[in-house]
Amino acid sequence: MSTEFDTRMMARALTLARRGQYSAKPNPHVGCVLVRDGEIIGEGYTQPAGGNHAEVQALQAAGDARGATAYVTLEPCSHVGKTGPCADALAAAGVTRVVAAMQDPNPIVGGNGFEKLRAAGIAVECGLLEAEAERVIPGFVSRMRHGRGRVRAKLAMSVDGRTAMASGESQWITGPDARTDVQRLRAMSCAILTGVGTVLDDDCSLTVRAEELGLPAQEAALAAQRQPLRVVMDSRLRTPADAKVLDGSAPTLVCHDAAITPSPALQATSAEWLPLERGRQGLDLSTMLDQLSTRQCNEILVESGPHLAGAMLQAGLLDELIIYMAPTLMGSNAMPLLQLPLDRMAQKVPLLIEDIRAVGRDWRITAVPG
Ligand code: AOF
Ligand code: ZN
Repeated sequence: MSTEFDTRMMARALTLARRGQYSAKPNPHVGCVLVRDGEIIGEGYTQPAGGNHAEVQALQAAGDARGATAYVTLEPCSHVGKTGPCADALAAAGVTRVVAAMQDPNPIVGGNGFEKLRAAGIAVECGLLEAEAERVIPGFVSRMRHGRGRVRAKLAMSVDGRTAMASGESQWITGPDARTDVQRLRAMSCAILTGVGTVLDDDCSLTVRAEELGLPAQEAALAAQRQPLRVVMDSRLRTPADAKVLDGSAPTLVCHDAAITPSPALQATSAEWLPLERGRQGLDLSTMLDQLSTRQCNEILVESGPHLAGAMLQAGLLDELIIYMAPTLMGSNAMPLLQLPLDRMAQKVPLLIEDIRAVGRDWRITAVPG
């Protein structure tokens, strides 16, 4: 049975886990607290991919962890991947009790970590603050359970629900705080998805910029170190070879109609080209998301115009909408939030608003299709 003290220690482990939210991907960011005689003797969180897992960090910090309890936000791993099995490391260090928030949904671990610990005579408990732990790594959980990462669309609109002028001009609707917030959303994501229309209108770079994250310098540098994959939906290959998304400052994947071949100028860039089948609604979005899953994309951020975001919503491929609402009116000639050609009230799309908060002078609304 877990006590109030156990809950406090797990809450601490979850706070530590969040420190890896910008840098651990595609690994899930995990936190670990080692406690002996009611005292914290070591803490750790997942290091950038290839680096130590949370448990090893905590064990190194503790030095001597004999007789300790380990609080971990995810089941300790049982496999040899980029690092050794954490379950073995905990056992070798003489830890006597492990309290985990959740089982690892990764099938190569999935319960085996607990088995290893029990076989070593360690008392194991699982399920403390489980829902909270799942919410810390929603993309990883979704990819492991459903074979698809979590897809989040970021939209910026005026109070009258407009996102760009008819000309396509849209910079800037929101203020600097909202743009910092978006930089953090990018940093959390493994991929940023956009359409060629946005590339042509904005010549966006879709990168994470350390100096714009509003984080301590070291954390910001780590967050920007591994840039998310830029994904451009460009069926007719209209992206100019000198577009910023093709500048090599981050990896880029361009999805295009399989019937068209990229020109030599495009092929000379560092981008990767992914031919997709074209359906009535445009390129096959579902196959594109499957491709991102095989590339270990946990969280996918859609930063596009109303067409791609609308198509994703209509195809049931959006898990979450993050809408920044600026205190301004853009008028009736401007473009709508999403391209959703609906006619009857029966067609309206219900949303569940999960959170609404001020970000500088703008408002951020987090909603899920209901
Ligand atoms: C842990 N502690 O802090 C994390 C774990 O490629 P590797 O070797 O780094 O292994 C990645 C897998 O390990 C990942 O898919 C997930 O199942 C688990 N993550 N496990 O014991 C950690 N980040
Ligand atoms: Zn591990």
